[in-house]
Amino acid sequence: MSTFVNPVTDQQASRLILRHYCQALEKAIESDVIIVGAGPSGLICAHDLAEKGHNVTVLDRHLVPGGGIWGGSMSFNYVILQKDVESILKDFGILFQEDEGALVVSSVAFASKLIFAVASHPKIKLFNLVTVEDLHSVENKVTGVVINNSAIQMSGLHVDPMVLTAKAVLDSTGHDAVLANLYSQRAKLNITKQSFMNAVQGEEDVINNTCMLAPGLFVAGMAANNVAGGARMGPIFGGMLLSGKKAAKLIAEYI
Ligand code: 48F
Repeated sequence: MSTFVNPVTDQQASRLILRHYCQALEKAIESDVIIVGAGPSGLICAHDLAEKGHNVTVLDRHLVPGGGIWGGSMSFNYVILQKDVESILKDFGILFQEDEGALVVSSVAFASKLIFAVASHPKIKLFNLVTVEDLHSVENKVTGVVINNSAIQMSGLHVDPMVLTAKAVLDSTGHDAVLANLYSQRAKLNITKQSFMNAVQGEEDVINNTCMLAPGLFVAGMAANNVAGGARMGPIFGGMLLSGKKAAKLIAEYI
């Protein structure tokens, strides 16, 4: 007597995964917005745009999305946020403690709640293990990205990529500012390296530097400070959330 009334066969599992992944990927070939980098700024931006009704594709090259949130500060797994963003934490059901006028949050809870909200949103397709290696452009507008499987990309095998298109693309790839750097290889774009660490300044800079870099190409989060020379900052995350929200507003106005 077996426990399962409806056992799943190996063939079924393979078939279902293949079918549903391919269906999701096919839908992502043409979406409203592509977000590259599922760190805090990209995740918030994706969620805000999806809540406004846009179809959003989120790509991250790592196995686990969440970017720099997980490790807190030097692996001590808490992050700190300004009281000003308390309502965002409440929106996502993220628990916090108030101490010294700041908000203290488990980095693991913070990352997983944001990822869960994005991964389970009906307007969002989230793909991990996908690396963006170039930009797609038509008539001087950024119109999509060139992607490859991260394992293929890391192994250096010569395997042709695929293209996903969208009305707007966000570079939220963190310190590397991957898309901004790819764009600047082909067209004029002033990229100044991020400045020395100064969290108070950096938190302001990251919001101010969130912008449209070129037609169809937006930048948010640490990538924005890398492009514009803003200050480096550490485990304080209010600026990242507000940068993601600003990017969502700018993108919604553009598309
Ligand atoms: O670095 P990251 O967390 O981006 P962020 O939103 O947040 C920065 C903070 O985590 C932290 C900080 C706090 O004050 O300074 O650093 O700016 O996440 C960037 C994500 O982009 C992915 C990478 O795996 C990470 O999850 N990524 C980077 N390059 C690519 C990429 C690429 N070429 N293709 C796809 N994903």
